[in-house]
Amino acid sequence: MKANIGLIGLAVMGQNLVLNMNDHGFKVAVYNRTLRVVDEFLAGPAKNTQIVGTYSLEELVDSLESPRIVMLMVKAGDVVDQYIDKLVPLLAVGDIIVDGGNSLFTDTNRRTAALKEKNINYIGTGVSGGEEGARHGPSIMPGGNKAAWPTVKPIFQAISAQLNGDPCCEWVGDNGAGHYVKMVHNGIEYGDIQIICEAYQLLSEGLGLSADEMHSIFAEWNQGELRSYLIEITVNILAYKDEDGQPLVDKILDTAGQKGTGKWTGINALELGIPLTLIGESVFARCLSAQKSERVKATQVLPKRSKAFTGDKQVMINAIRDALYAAKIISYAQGFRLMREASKEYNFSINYGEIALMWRGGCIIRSQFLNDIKQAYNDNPELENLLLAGFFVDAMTRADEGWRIAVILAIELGIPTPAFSSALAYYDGYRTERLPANLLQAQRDYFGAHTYERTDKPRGEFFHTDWTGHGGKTASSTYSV
Ligand code: NBP
Repeated sequence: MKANIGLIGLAVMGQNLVLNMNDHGFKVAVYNRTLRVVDEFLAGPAKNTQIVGTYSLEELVDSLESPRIVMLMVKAGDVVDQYIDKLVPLLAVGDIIVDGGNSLFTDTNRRTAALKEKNINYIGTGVSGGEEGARHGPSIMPGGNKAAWPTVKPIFQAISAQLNGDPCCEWVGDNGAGHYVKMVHNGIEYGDIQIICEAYQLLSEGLGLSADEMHSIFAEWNQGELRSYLIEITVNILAYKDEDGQPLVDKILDTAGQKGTGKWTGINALELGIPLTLIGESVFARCLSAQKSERVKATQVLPKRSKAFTGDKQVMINAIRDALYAAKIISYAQGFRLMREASKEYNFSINYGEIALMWRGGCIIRSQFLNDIKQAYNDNPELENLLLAGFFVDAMTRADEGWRIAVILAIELGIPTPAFSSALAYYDGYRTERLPANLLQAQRDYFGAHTYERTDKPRGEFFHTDWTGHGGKTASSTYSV
């Protein structure tokens, strides 16, 4: 019997996805550049399964039923192109290549188009949930050439996480849409992590709470509207003791790593001109944390604020919870707003409600809150911004006061909360009818004859003023970059 699917790349994600597929009754053929890994896998985790090892791409392709599905779970970048180049001569019209790695969506746009020319159907899919998700049910976000979807769908929907009987896997959209949505998912993950860390620092540095006390607070928060996987693991991390009985978290060096998907999300937001401040600040917060030795030097030069918290701790704990919830809403509102723009710009035809559904299970950002987002898009699929949906208007109104109190505390004590604070600035900016961009436009016209529109004239009519009396009458061209 031929295999249902072939998978290349037996590192942590590949191995676990293969075992997951095997559990669901699919026969999988596997290949890996370092052939020893194939043998080790067959003799180890894949022992007593129907998984088939292969030792060349020809053997892998020959072992597959038609139309063939070959899935890549390898390092993103050139490696994917190299495998595609080697696979194409071995494949037939209508065969399918799936890239399940964290590829840049523009690469997936390019690969989908190039393979369409060769009558090979390409899918670029986000796979989220790490090792555990891959093994027992990830969130899977496929996009690309939709002609391939009916063939791949039964496998992907069977192995994905399931929530109330719904698979956390649905067609995301055309071309690089799957990888785009995975990129934004990762950006949102950066944001969720950062705001939890800011709450943690306000509780520990600001209110002087111990890891055990914070464990209880986060555990309580995890029972309500903040209920999520990332809060849940924070609860467990805070309870974890080192060999000497002290909290392990206190001994971990405060320099954060990153692999680039948060940065890509920020870069794309800048390119599309969409404010994505919370995710941007989250990436920069990791960058600042990495400048450890410079920060240590700075503490010896720059005076520290010496104010201590004196108020009611429980009131402040509630305020910090409100700040966390409000900032989270802002982050998702910004992320979904970005996807809306991208869908237009790159012809992705993204279905936002389906994305919220896919993220509810299996992935790192899974949370109760995604049900509310799904509901908002069910009610209005054309929603411009989540902040305009009734549920979120109420939620923001309730959290507003506490959020400000928490940010004021941070400012007073000199505790950095870049995500909480910038999210608040975005919120206040978003609901301000008249921003100071009138003065900004005047300045641009003053120094560069860039022109401005007037409040007392129709939109689209541009004016230039000779502000100094000795400028020219010629205006600069009006265009956006
Ligand atoms: P890695 O990202 O570490 O990739 C390892 C695989 O790539 C191995 O099979 C390795 O083969 C192969 N490979 C490399 Br590295 N360089 C190669 C080359 N020049 N030619 C051929 N093969 C090469 O593995 P992973 O962490 O399992 O991730 C796989 C993909 O899934 C990545 O794109 C990753 O970003 C994405 N992803 C990872 C996670 C996660 O939690 N780890 C989650 C979601 C998505 P070898 O054995 O011969 O070195």
